[in-house]
Amino acid sequence: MSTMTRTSPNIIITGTPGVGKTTHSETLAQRTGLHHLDINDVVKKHNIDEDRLLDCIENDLEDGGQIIDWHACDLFPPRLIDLVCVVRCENKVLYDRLKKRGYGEKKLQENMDCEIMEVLLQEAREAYDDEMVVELRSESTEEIDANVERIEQWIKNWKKDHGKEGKKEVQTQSEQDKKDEDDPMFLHG
Ligand code: DAT
Repeated sequence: MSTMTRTSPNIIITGTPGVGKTTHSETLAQRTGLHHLDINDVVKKHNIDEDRLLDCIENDLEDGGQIIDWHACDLFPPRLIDLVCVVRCENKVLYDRLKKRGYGEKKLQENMDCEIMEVLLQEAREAYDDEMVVELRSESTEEIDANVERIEQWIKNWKKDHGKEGKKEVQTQSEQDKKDEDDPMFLHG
């Protein structure tokens, strides 16, 4: 078994095309210094398919500090992932964005179905622990700011928890409960 050595977290930003993955990833990278790993670029640059994708980026993921921007997420091994953000967008807004991109009717409908059926959210929940998966709405620019701020805070807490050596400190249950309340990603039911 490999020991976790990363001192900065790996975060997946996923969702249907057009929801705002790249916008979030770029803003987050600027604000935190983490690296925006645009998987579309990796696939194009190395001219590879999904099977070989992981070989190409595994070292980067081992090092940590990657913001993984892609419309799929279950390919990345859970041991290398710390947070999964599923970006969501309301139907009409998404339709207008994809139309603006010049998508044809078939591609447009496929992507709309993908969002309506919550395909990426399900994929994320199946592949990763529930507490690692968060949904973020992205219809307005204010929401981008709020989401990025929330992730930034989560990164700060992650770094505090994982210390310089990348080791998770041992916590008592009450410390853990308190952490959860302070955690910006903690979902209050
Ligand atoms: P994706 O990377 O998921 O395909 P994107 O980041 O390229 O999506 O965004 C698609 C378009 O929508 C782009 O013109 C920016 C815009 N957009 C995304 N999220 C937005 C938001 N929350 N408010 C306003 N515009 C947004």
